[in-house]
Amino acid sequence: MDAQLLITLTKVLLVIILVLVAFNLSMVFKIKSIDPFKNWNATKINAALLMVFMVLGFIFASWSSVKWAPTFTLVTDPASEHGVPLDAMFWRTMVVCILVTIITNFLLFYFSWKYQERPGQKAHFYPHNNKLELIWTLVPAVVMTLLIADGVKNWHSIMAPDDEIKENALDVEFYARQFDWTIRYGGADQELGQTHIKYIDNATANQLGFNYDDPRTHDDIVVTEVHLPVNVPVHMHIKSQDVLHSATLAHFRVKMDAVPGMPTNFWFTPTETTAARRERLGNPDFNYELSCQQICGSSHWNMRRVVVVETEEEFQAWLASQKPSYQAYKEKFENKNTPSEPAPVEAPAEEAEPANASAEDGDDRATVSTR
Ligand SMILES: [Cu+2]
Repeated sequence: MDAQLLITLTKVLLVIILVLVAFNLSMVFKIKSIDPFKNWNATKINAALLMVFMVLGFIFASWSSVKWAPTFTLVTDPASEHGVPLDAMFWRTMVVCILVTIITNFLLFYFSWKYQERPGQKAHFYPHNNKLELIWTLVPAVVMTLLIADGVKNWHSIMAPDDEIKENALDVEFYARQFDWTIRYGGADQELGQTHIKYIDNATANQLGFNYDDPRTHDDIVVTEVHLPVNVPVHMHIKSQDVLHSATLAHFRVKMDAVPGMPTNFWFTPTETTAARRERLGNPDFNYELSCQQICGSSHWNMRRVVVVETEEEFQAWLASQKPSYQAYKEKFENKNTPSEPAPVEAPAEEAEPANASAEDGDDRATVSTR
């Protein structure tokens, strides 16, 4: 017989035996009217158990933090400019939270033990104390205000960067749909051309809904791997075609929801190339990652893309080696159809609009002009 099966059967048998022994004992106690717990002091035991629970709880919390913390991406050092002050804020908040947790939990369990019921001891009725109320209202209020002020300051510096950063930023579109990310660059003119949901046409593989009448779309580059130059500000244009997603680049401390019908933005500056980080970590397989952090359906787990941070020269060389998606479209569809009009793109757009006007109201707000 399989050894594993034998061990499992033995365990099951042991449990059955224990249950039967307990059952028999309880029957004997019942018949003979014996109370085995007659001399036990429940209050004392409960009080002692509360202290044991507290000590074990603190030990387990410390052990699990030390063991698992290094595996969290958020504990690795940030690879973006704003990540440094953001992490400092995170740890300031963390120190306050940990201190409060330790002090309040210690008092909770310690007082339960210290002030347990004892013979001859009467509970003191103490319903109100203005001074105490004032202290435990004001202290948390001041601490929370300071933490929030810290957060608001950081939020503004990240979400509303200086004009200089905005002007020099590289525009990159992060387009989410169930279940992948498509990345778009402005190409030679460095401008993202107009897109609209009404231009989406799977027959011509126009899945992002390019308006090919807008010449700015003609050099746009569509890829599935994110490439970013180091020390250059990036302006993320985040969109979703279907449901709520969340564009997350954890190493860069970037996280922003992709909302259907409402393009969102994020500015950040990568500060370490993939190669430099690999070398520093001694891990040749390390990769930065773009992921979706909003449960968005059955294949949500699969919404990942590799992010390559490289030098400006490497980035420009990579960009130059990419073929604009319009070229492929033109070669495949525009020349083969008899008239040279861009029929496949225009036709569905004009037809669909009046017919679906009411049904697509929500979608129409996705007027996804990025500029
Ligand atoms: Cu998603």
